[in-house]
Amino acid sequence: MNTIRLITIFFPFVASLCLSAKAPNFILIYADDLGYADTSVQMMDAEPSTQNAFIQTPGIERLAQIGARFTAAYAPSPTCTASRISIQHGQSTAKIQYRNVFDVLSQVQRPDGYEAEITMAEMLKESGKNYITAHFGKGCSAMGRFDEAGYDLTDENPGEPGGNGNGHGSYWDPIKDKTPFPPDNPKRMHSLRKDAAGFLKKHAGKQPFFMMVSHYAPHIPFVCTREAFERTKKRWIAAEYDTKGLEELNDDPVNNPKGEANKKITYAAMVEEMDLTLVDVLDALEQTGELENTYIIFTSDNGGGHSEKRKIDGEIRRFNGPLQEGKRSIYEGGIRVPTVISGPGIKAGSQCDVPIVQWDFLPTFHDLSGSEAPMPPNTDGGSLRQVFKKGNKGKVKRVAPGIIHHYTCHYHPPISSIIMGDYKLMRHLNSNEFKLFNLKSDYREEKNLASAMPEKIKEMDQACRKYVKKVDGGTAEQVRQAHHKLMDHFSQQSVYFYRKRLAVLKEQSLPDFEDRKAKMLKQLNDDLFKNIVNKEKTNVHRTLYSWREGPEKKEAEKNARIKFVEFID
Ligand SMILES: [Ca+2]
Repeated sequence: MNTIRLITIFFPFVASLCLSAKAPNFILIYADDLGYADTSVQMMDAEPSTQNAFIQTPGIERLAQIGARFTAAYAPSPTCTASRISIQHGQSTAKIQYRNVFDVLSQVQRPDGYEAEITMAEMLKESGKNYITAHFGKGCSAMGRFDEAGYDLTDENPGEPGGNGNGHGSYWDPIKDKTPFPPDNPKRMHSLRKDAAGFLKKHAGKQPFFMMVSHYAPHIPFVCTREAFERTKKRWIAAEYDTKGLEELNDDPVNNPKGEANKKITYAAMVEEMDLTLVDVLDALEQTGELENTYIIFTSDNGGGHSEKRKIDGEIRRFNGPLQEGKRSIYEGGIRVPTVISGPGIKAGSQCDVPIVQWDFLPTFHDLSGSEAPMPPNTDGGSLRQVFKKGNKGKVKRVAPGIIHHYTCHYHPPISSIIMGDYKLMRHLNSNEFKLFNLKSDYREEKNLASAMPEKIKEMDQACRKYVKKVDGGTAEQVRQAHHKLMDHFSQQSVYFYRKRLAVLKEQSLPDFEDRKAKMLKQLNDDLFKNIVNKEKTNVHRTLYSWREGPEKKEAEKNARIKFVEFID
C-alpha cells in the first residue's frame, strides 16, 4: 500500500478522532483541616488505621471505587492560607513567599501582593480550549478575590476586597450583615453542594470546565444540622462508644458543643454532611454524561485539626490515624492529607503510593487540558499524567528538587523539610538538628535515621537549602524580625489613634471626661501589652528547640509582664 493511499484511507479517521477529543473537565473539592484517617475510605490497603472506624463518607468511597487513593499526597503547608495560595499558583510556599496562616514576611517580600502570579483558572482560560471556571466557598485572603483571578463564577459578595475569608463560612455576608446561616445549612455545607451541582447541570457537556469547591468544614467550630447530629448520636450509642459528655443540646443547629462525646459526634456528622458534595457532584456528572471525561480530585488543605491524643513517654501527642501530629506540624499528620482522584485513565479502585503535592495540580491541568499556551513561569510542580496512567510505575518530573515544606513560622516550631524518593529530611531551623525518615517503610516517623545516614542528610539538606535560597524562601529570623516590626507598627498606630480620639474628647468638654479618658487609656495599654506579649512569643520561639508545639504562651506572658512599660498620659 503506498503512502498516498494510506493517508487517503486513514486521514478522515484521524481527523475525526482529533475533532471529537474533548478537553477534559477538572473538579477540585477541597476540605478544610480534614485528617488522613477521618473518612470511611481506607487510604492504605495494608494499614487498617487509615480508615475511620465511625465516620461514614459514602461519597468519597464512591470516588475511591472509580478512582485512585493517593496514599502519599501532601498539602503545601500544615496550615490553611499558605496551602490555598500555593495550590492556586503551582508553586511551593517558599517560592510563593507565603508559608503560614499569618505570614508577616510576605508583606515585606510581596508588597504588591499576588496579582502578577497565574492561577489555575487563569492558566486554563489561556489554554485556548474554551474553559469555563468556577470557585465556590472558602477563599484565600492573601490572593484576593477569585473573580479577579480567572474564575468566571464565584459566590463572593460584591465589594469585599479580600473575597471569601473564613467568616464567609459563618455568615452570608460577614462584613456588612452578620446574618447566620439557617439551621439547615451550617458552614454553608448544603448550599455549597447545591451550587456545585447547579453549576454542573448548567455547564457540563456544553464546554470544558474547571470547578473548585472549597469547604469551610471540618474546621473549628464544629457544627452540623440537628438531623445529622441525632442520626450520628444514635450510631454512636449503638456502637457503644464512650458517652461521657453526651448531654442534651439546646441550640439548633448544633453549634460548637461542649462535652467530649458531643464534640466527636458533631465532628463526625459535619464530615458526613460535607461528604454529600461528592454524592451530588457524582450524580450530576452521571446525569450530564460527563463523568468519564472529568478529573475529580478530593483532598484537604492541611492535616487533621481534630487529632486523636495519646500519651507517649509522659507527654500528650496528637495522631491522625497512624501519622504523628496534625495541623500546624511538619510531621506527616500535619501535611499528608486524604486524597482520592478519579478521571480518564485512572484505574478504578487503585492505590498509588508515589508522593505527590498539591502544587502539582496546576502543571497537571496544563498538561491534560492540552493547553496551547506555555506553562506559567515559576511553576514548581510536575504533571501527574504518568502516575494517573501507570500508578506506582509513573514518575513525576518536578522543577523543584523534591517536595519542600519550608515552615519558618514565628509561633510554631520552625522546620524546613524535603521529601526526595523514599526519604524525608526535617531540619529544625533553630537548632539545625536533623530528623531523617524512610517514609516508605516508616510513615509513622518512629525510626530517626539521622545518625545512620550522614551522606543522605548532606545530599538532601544541600538540595533543600539551595532551592530555598534560590527562591528567596526566607529565614526564620527574617520572619521574627518582620513580626517585631509589625507589632511595633501596630503599637504606634494604637498610640496615634488614642491621641486623635483624645483630642476630639477634649474639644467636647464632657463632664465625664476623666472617666472616658481613663477607659481609652486602659484600652490602649491592653493593646500595647498584647503586642508586647506577641513579640515575646516570637522571642521564645527563637530559642525553642522542641519539634512539637510547646507551652510557650505562658512563658511569653511572664516575660512580657517583666518588660512591659505602661503608657502614662
Ligand atoms: Ca485548613
